[in-house]
Parts: sequence; structure tokens; C-alpha cells
Amino acid sequence: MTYDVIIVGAGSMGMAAGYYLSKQSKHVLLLDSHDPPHEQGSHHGETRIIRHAYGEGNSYVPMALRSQELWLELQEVAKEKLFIPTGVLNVAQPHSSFIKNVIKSADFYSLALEKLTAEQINKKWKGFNVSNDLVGYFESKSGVLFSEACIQSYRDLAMGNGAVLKSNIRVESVKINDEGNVTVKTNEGEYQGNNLVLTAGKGMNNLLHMLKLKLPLLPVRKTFSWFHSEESIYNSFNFPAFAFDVPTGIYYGFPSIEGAGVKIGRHDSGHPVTAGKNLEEFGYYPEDEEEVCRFSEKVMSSAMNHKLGKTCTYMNTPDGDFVIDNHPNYQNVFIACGFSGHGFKFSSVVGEIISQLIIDGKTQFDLTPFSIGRFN
Ligand code: PYC
Repeated sequence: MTYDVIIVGAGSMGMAAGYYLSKQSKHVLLLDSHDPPHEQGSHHGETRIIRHAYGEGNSYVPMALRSQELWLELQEVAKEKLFIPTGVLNVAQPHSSFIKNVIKSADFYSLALEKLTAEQINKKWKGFNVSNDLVGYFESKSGVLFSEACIQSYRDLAMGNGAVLKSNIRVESVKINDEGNVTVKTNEGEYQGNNLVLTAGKGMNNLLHMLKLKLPLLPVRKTFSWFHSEESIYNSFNFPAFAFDVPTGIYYGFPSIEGAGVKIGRHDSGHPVTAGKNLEEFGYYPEDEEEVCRFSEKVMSSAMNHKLGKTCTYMNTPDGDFVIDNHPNYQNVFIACGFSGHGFKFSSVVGEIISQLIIDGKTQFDLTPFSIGRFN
């Protein structure tokens, strides 16, 4: 049989695409090298931030707003708790380009944003002890997504719509013939399709190589940590998610959700991953723990001890912007990758966009910033 769409990589973007395509009666095959949601890619660790006013640039805001709508819709349909409106506090020195973009994008799209001095931040949330050189911008409507639960919800609904998922499968080759027919050969057999979606996260360089395309995607090992924290101060009803662009690095974090403890990670830096090699486990590099501990000592008012750390992978592009485009030689091959550590919040809208491109041949979103051609 021939599937309407074969999706290689059923993590955040792929599973969402599988859902939106199957919802419109497309016959979809999803292939994944693990059994999503899982801990081998970029979607684990329980939580992700969704921000609307966007430090990475204005062009992301329409997609962030549509993503938020889709997450709320998914939450309704799946009857699962997928989002909590903790608000997100953005903090930086006033000259930071990240914070300037937060302000600019909020102005441009009329998003509610509350400006706070360091003193006001420390008064509003007694868990912070932010220094006077920093300013904050608080967005109350944004918050925290439960990443694995989001993927599980998409998975359950897509399966209910008739999508087929083959987990723990290895793709050995991908071929497109002169008529545009897609053949994906795996360790469990061959599959045929009319369209191909490649959303395989850290597996993308290998897959793109099979289709003779090279993109500047750099897999980087990242870490994040949970801290023992005072629940009465840091619980998700009283404390926001946050993003700090400070001289020592870019850090993000989450309130303690149901007693899990505050979670903190460093967004910039990290160690490039060697193809085919497993990530070194958390703690291999002294900075895995040291950097987040130093950050928490500097900005939190209450002492926190490190509790648990995990690793994950970012697929970084040179400019930090995503890749969402067709393969230059095959109009029926759709590529979404290079999410550079800030993609999860957009996975709902990216899934919808892929379904629009396949079914309608167009989308209302401007994908120019995410084109493959920008690397030429
Ligand atoms: O984009 O907000 C974000 C984020 C949080 C953690 C990694 N990225």
C-alpha cells in the first residue's frame, strides 16, 4: 500500500504533524528510532516554556500565538493537563538584544507585558534576589507546557484517527523516484508514500545525507537540573517560569511543579556531539552542575541544593533560526529541523503548518526566515 504521508521522526514536530494530517483523513505512517515520548531526543524533562513576546525576534510571534491556541485546543480534545499559565519573566540588562526584542515584539503585536525593576521583581516574587543592573518584563498569559504529555496526547489522537506508528525502527535509506514516489527502507521492511516529512531531530544530518542535502546543523549536548526548593515560595501558583540573559550566560527555568523542585538549564554553550556517539551522562563535565548552581545562588533568595540533572540534544543552526522548508530538489519532501533549543513551544503550529503545506500547498505563516536558501 502507499501512504499519503510518511513521517520520519515522531517526536514533537513529527507527532503533531501526524495528528493534524490524520485529522484531515490523510493516511499517515510515522517512523521513530525510539518509542515517543522518550528520553533520547529533545522533548523530555517534563516541561517546556511557551513565551509569546519573543527575544529571538518578531517573526516568531504569530507562530507562538497560534501555537498557544493549538495547545489549549489539544488540552480540551485530549482531556489532559498540558499547559499551566504560570506567566514568564524575561530578565536582562537593558541593552540586551534579547530583552529589546521582547519589548519590540510585544509592542508590535500589542502583547501585554509588565515592566519591572529589580526591586519590583524581588518584591513580587520573594523567591528572587535579582541585582539592580537587571530589568524584567513579565508576560502573564504565557507559561509552561508538559512536553511528554503533549506528545502522548498527539500520539493517542493520531492513532485514534488511523495513523500508523512504527517505533524502535531504523531507517536505512530514503529514495524518491522520477515520478516523486517515496520509498523508505527500514530494518523491518520497505514503505511507500506520496509525501515525506523529515522531523528526526538529531537524526537529521544522516537522513538529509540520504537525499544528498547538507545543512549546517550542529548537534550539541545540553543539560538541565532540578533543585530542592522551598515549595511555599517556588510552587507554580506563586512563581513564574523565567528566561535570563545575563553576562554569565542565558538561563531558563521553571517553578516547582507538584513538588518536583525548581528546574534550571543553561541555553547557550554546550558540547558538540560526535555523530554516532552517545551523550556523556550528566556530571561528566564539572560545568553541568556548577553553572546552574552558580546561577541559582546569584538570582534566588533561598538556598537550593542540586537534586537531579539530565542531558538532551539541541540541533543548532548557525543563526539559531529554524529550518522549515521543502527539499530543494523534491517538492513533496518537507523538512523541519534545526530548532536550536527553542522549538518545542512551536511544535503544535509546526505540525499544523506541515499539514497545510501538504494538503493546501500553502500556509498563512511567513516561512522566509526558516528557508534552506538562507544558508547559500
Ligand atoms: O525557548 O523558552 C525556551 C527554552 C526553554 C528551555 C529551552 N528553551
